[in-house]
Amino acid sequence: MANIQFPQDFVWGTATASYQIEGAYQEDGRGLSIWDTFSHTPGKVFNDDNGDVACDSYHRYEEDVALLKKLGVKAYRFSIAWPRIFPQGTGDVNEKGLEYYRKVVDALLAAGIEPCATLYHWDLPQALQDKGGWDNRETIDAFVNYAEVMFKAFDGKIKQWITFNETWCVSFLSNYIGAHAPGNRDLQLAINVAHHCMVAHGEAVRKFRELGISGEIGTTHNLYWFEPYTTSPQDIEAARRNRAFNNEWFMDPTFKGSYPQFMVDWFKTKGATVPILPGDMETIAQKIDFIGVNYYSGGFGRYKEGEGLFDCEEVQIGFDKTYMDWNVYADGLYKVLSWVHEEYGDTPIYITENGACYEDELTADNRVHDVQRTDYYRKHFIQCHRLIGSGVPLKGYFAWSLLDNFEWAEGYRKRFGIVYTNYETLERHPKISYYFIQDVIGKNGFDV
Ligand code: GCO
Repeated sequence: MANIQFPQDFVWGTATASYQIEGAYQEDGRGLSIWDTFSHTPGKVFNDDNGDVACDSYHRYEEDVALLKKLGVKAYRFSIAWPRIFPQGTGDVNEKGLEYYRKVVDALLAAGIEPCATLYHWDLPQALQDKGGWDNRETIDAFVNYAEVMFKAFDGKIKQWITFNETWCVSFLSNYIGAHAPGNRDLQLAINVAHHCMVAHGEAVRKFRELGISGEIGTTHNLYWFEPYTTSPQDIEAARRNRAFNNEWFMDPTFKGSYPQFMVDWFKTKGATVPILPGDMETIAQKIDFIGVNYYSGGFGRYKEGEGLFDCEEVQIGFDKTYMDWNVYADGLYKVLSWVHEEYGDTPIYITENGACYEDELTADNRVHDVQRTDYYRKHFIQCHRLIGSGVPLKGYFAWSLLDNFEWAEGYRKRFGIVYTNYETLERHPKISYYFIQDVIGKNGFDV
């Protein structure tokens, strides 16, 4: 027996997202999404890359499922492209879009893999964006309608549902920082978007219960572990704001039905308020069956007047960095999930994404010796094991990502896969990290 041993029912999986892997952007009636628009706008994405072809998983999903099966995972997290189901966001269902996901889900089930579906991983139908997107509350109704169609179509087959992936990215990264589609730079707009996405999440959960759909439903937030550089009150406050921007701003409404007041006050000084309508907070805080956490990194910060939105500057204390320039902070995973458990209670937790980007080189015999990525995984698996030992209800882990794919604004240059994608031939080649994870899953543990 390995000396790091996971519970028998621990769920090992990998994750992907529709726009990042599917390609086939005009096939079988798919409508355009905000990511088609964004990536086709020169200068928005590195090298002007786009997801027109991506990994071509729309045609090669059987190969992907075979890779998953060989890897030995119990579950696969993927996302559904809303514009395949409703090309205009609302209206008639596009049967061919549903058909594609039926094939994927059936292939997974036949391989003994549980499908875990994310309803919104950023590809909003462009037609809805044209009417204001997530700033417009009508998008909430459109989302719930789309969710209902999916729940009914896959009831009994998909047993784990995630409403939203990373509402922080959907809101602040895309509408305040402007790095992702639709590329706006407006704080008030970003706050509106965050709020409306969370209301849409709550309404979808309500619908799920009303319909009596089997399985579990939750949402995924991307949490970051940010610590004050010193114990000076100013550093503590600054780091707290910075952390709350990613964490509490989303976790508090989800679990407590309120926004953190110190952040509401802070945003007010920037001229922004939350557009809460009666009943919204209760809707957002619908009980969920699990919380998904995407964790990649963390860091340290200190007070600096005028720095960023929160008077906080990051301090570089010498972490190893990935090719995204993100700190490798495995201990941060332990800290952040311990904090989630302490602050928000016993709701089961899934790590719905964790992984690393490094510069990979394909050897002449199609191998990738991604030693650093393997090491990243090993370090984070150790923290998962510590968490479970400490009583944190961590139920599963999804590696980001099954395969190299369209890394949003970074295009194809940033690789996160445990399988290498050759973008010329679309061939897939498992990396060393894939074999490491295969071994971990096989033993349900490893030796340290
Ligand atoms: C994310 C996204 C992924 C990214 C990954 C690496 O949730 O941010 O789910 O799509 O590719 O995080 O940046």
